Amino acid sequence: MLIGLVGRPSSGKSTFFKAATLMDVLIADYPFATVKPNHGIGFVKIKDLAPEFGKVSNPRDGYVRDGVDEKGKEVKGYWRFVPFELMDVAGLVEGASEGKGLGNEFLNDLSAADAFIHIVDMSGESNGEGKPAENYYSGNDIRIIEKELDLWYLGIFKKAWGILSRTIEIQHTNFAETVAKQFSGLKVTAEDVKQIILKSGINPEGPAKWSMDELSNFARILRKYTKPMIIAANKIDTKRGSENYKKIKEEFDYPIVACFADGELSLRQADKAGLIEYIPGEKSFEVKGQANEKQKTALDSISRVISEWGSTGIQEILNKTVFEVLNYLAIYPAGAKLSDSKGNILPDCFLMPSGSTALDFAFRLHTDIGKNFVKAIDIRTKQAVGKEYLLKNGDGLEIMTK
Ligand SMILES: Nc1nc2c(ncn2[C@@H]2O[C@H](COP(=O)(O)OP(=O)(O)OP(=O)(O)O)[C@@H](O)[C@H]2O)c(=O)[nH]1
Ligand SMILES: [Mg+2]
Repeated sequence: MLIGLVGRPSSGKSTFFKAATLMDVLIADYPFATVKPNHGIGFVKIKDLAPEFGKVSNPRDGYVRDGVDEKGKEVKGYWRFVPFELMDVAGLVEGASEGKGLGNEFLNDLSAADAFIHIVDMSGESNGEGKPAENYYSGNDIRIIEKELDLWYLGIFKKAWGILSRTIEIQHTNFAETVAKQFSGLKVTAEDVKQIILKSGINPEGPAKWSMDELSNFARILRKYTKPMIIAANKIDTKRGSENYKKIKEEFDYPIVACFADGELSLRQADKAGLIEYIPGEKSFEVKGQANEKQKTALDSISRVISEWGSTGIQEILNKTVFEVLNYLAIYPAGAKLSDSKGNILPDCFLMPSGSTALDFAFRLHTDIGKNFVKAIDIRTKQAVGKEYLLKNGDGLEIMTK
């Protein structure tokens, strides 16, 4: 799974990316700081399964942190952070499809993205090009980026449509399957195309005669469907932050989450340095080390913002994108003792698309495990389930093979 960060220059994409991955990337107060895409690992935060069995996991990838359960009890290894791939790209400006700014070619790196997090600047202090401004309305950025993403898709479609549509008509190939095959690089499936035809009322007959409007409409709907988007309303700490946030909440019906990327970055770095104890997504943190006056002032002001908003929003956005926008499920491969042959407790946790079955999970572990699947044991209930069993978020399954 790949999640892409998009947005206009200086909206805070690289800050969000650095906060989520702790990778050392360039953050700057001038536009087009990022030129080449940054790849990194972000994490979703879930309640780990091992504590239910009185154990603490040893993740191979990702990590666990202690936490407090619903009853207020301190639990070792309560939270588990499960990795997925995150990507930060250059800023996108109006007219990018005609080559403005850095153009939009770099978006092709995001073709394989399953979803986008659109980082939108709420400060009103810089405009659609990332240049200083006064009282700029953040909603403009949402419209501009939507338009440019649509033009990017349309550009890809236009290139292939002539030949593709004639092939469909002359060879009578299945519309959905042929389109999906051509655009598989954009993660378009035949099922996606079928759903879009159903929902939009687009007539798939005679695609070679489609007008440019019809093709644009199809490209736009497909873009929205195959690259679902969530909005990170960033720079919520600024003077006009909450005012702009309220306005865009009223105007747009995307999932929108208030976000303080810069604050999250400071907290994650301070936690790593041992100055504070901060668990991503929490409303507060604990000062452990000796902070100097400057650090204390900075931490105080971050603390005020996150206690007002409930958190910095970064973890909430990552979780929402994976579990609500994309509907993924976190599934643990587990034996009866929860450990692998080396004694590691629940070393793995996989993110699987919703609708996946026990058999899909077996194949995800290994082709041989899939091929030799007999049954799966739910490690909570100790009940056996068959290959058709639909996975539930947080399941721990032991796969029994021939
Ligand atoms: N006040 C405030 N400033 C922020 C926040 N997040 C990022 N910034 C600032 O916004 C500016 C731009 O940040 P970047 O992360 O480089 O922005 P970008 O979107 O990657 O920009 P390009 O790579 O040029 O497209 C920097 O000065 C950041 O410090 C935030 O939550 N609050
Ligand atoms: Mg950047």
